[in-house]
Amino acid sequence: MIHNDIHQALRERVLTLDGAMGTMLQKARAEAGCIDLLCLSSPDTIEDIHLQYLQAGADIITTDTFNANALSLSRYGASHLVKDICREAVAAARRAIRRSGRQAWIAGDVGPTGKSLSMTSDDTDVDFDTLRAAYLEQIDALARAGADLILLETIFDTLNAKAAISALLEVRESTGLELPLMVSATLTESGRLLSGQTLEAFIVSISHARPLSVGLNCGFGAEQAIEFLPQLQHATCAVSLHPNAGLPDAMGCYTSTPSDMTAALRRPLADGMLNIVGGCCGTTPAHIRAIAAEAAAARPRNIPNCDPAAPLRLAGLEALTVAPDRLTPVGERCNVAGSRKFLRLIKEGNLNEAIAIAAAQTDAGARIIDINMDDALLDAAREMQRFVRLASAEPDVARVPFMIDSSQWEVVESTLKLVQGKPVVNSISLKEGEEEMIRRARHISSMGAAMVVMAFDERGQADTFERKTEVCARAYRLLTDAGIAPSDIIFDPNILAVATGIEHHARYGLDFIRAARWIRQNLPGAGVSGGLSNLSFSFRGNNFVREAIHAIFLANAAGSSGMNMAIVNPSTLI
Ligand code: THG
Repeated sequence: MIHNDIHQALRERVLTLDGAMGTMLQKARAEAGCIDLLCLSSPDTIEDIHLQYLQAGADIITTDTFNANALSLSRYGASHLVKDICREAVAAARRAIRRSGRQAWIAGDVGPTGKSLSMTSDDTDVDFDTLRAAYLEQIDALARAGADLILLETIFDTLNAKAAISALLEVRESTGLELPLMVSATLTESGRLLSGQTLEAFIVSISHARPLSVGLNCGFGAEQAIEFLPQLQHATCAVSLHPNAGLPDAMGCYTSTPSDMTAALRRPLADGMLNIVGGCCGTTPAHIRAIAAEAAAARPRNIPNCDPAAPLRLAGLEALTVAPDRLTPVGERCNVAGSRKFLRLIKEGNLNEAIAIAAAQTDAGARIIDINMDDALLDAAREMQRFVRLASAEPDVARVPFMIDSSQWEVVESTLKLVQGKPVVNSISLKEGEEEMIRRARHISSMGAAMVVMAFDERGQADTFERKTEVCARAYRLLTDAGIAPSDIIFDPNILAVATGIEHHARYGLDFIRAARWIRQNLPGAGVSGGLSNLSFSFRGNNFVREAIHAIFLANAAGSSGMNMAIVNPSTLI
């Protein structure tokens, strides 16, 4: 079937998404249990419901596959049926479209699974790899069955969504399909995801999927949902909304009528705040008919183009914009190699005090926390896991993005699977050659992280202005050619110790400052960072002198001079 391009359609009009499958099946008095199984046992019922929504005016219909993943189906002893359900679900949707004579898109529906990666406390629960494998099987089956796009919905934990996105990126790669992605979160009454993120932080954390749309579904009905629409307006993709038909009453029935819902949606539609609108729990073809009529009269939201000069955005529970012309301090103290106290606490297993060090740094002004567990006597991956999990549960710390600092790639890889926000990996370089750097950079991107790129190549650490700029320029070209966003690249042209007694170390400070400026002028979009305390290693023990050196260095290197991030002890910044 030849489609209009959905990207094109979204610029011309507000598209209508269908309503709930479950509500309709309860009406059809289907037996309680997993309604996704009806794709196999009663496909005509599913096809008929799709047809009703199409006749009501739906432009996008969602497959009956919300729970069609191995984890959710295991409750029904049906884990082996994922592929069959997905195939038949898409087929039923396709038949309904044909019968309707309308043109519509099929969204392969992917629910959150009952599991949460961010809110588990023990290791026996589901892990990232298990969840990713379940999503991979489902998304692959939906794509191969012919779904036009994937709808990842009812997201209450961004780490789950990141596992799904990682799987989706693999399916895009292996099938060669564009497979557009709609992402839709569910907020609690506080306006955050259940996993604690703000809506803005959520959008930043899934941006690497380059979604077709971001939006909200389920929740407390249209009236509450539209209060959050202003926060979605900055999105550089379409905006969707498919709320519940109000709140369920004591009998579990949803109480908003079609006209209640359209009354709530009229204003945001007229104001051009939406691109896709539909219904979730409790909605019926009558609701969708009313919503489609409203959508037809509406002005579609203007979808802003992606700004190539946009600054780097990171996220913990909250979003952080890394300004290009101001210094963003990164706290250095959660580093076993850079703090005897932190090393002792980790060795003693005193996690509470270790977390208190992180909290003290955010208090003192750190906007990102660097975490490093590289020590010969520690299992760095395990210590990272324990620390990052605990830090993620401590609101004062989890608020800010993390910087995963390790020279061991395995430690980076395993830690990325624990972080729901958009962190920074510290670091990659050309040390092991071009291919390895690109492979790692692509992996980091696919896991929704930015990266520090050290000025280090096959010949070693760059220590002069010429070497620093040459290595960074080569890395920049390779990474951007590989599809890495320039703003996700943070160069570190090596702050090396001065005043060591060795003559040629005298220029180290100056060469960093010159290189930082050169990078900012010649490698557009990339940031510059450095480990400030390295500079004054020769004055260890004399903090007064060290702090003075740091202050003078920053005055010459930071902000509009070039360096916009620095790993520092925030409590001693003058
Ligand atoms: N670039 C990047 N990452 C980095 C560095 C860098 N990570 C590690 C390091 N360098 C930055 N972090 C620190 C942390 C502490 C110190 C220096 C750099 C430090 N510590 C004191 C000392 O050793 O004298 C305090 C010791 C203590 O309290 O026990 O100087 O350059 N990308």
